[in-house]
Amino acid sequence: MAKIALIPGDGAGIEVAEQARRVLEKLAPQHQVVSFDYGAERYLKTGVGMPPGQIEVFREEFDAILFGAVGDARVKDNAHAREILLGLRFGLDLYVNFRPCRLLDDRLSPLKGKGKKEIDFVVFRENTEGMYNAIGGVFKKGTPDEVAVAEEINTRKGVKRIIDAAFAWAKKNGKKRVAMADKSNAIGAHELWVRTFREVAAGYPEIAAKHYYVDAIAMQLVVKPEDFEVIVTTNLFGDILTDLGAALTGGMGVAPSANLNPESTPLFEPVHGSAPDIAGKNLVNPCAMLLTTALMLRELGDEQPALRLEQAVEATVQAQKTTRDLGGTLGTREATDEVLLRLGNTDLR
Ligand code: GGG
Repeated sequence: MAKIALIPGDGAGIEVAEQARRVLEKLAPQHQVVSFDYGAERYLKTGVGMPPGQIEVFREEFDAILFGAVGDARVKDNAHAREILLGLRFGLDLYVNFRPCRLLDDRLSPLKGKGKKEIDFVVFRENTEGMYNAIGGVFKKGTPDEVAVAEEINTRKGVKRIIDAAFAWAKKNGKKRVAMADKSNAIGAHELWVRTFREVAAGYPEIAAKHYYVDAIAMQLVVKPEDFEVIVTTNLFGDILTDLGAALTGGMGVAPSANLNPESTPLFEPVHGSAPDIAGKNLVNPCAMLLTTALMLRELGDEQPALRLEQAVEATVQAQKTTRDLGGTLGTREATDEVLLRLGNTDLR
């Protein structure tokens, strides 16, 4: 039995978290799911995103966190989202942001002649450094002399551990190619990425290691996605490339992710945000959250339930028993019903 913290968050996050709960009740009822109401509503009432000490509670008492999404225009600068989500990623030192980009149905490919066989790669996004820190600021704001500075952090430890994780995963999963994307031709500090990538790659002679500049890999992902199995990159470039990855696989509605550190409590979340334009209308695609739930089950050691859930989601997408963004006609809840139906009936494809 695992203890799972469920943090729905805001908007679409609340809707998809409810669907994940329904699926977990059916697929893995042995696990204990405890809900936390961290999000905009609570922040607006209390001024606090997460109570002090909560990160330690998650680290010590929980096996996983399943997260929906945060984002609400009522909160200035989305301060609560940073406090909660970045607080958890950084506070739990979840240095791997693992984002699979796998096309579930040829019909959803935006690329001519590229289908399921060609679009199937994973991105290891560095998750605790890079541009995502509070170092920098604005000087002489609102004047003609205004200066805005943002620093990027790349530590030897941080760069090495994400590249190590990418190669280790590639080896464990029988992958033959690892690509690394940086911008070392323009950003001198990225030479650390090039050097570290070469050093780590030397320990994996059976895996082809290829270095790309981030602009080149963005182009190649569209031109020849089949060249890619595993991509490792910085926090910011990973953020951008995985939106491209989501677009290659049917959009944000199907993009799952995991935030990992083998020595901490992992956090699982769909790539999408709170989607305020469609939230609360039973329109949000639950697939990203359900595929995220599958990643969580796999991490908890439930390989068979994880696989069944992935297959059930894929089957609904192929049968077009899904939401409008994927060409279906169903609502969030009804699309989840179709997944639940397929979890109960393996003949239903
Ligand atoms: N699950 C990812 C997530 O919640 N990200 C935060 C985010 O993108 N917030 C902005 C928004 O939801 O619009």
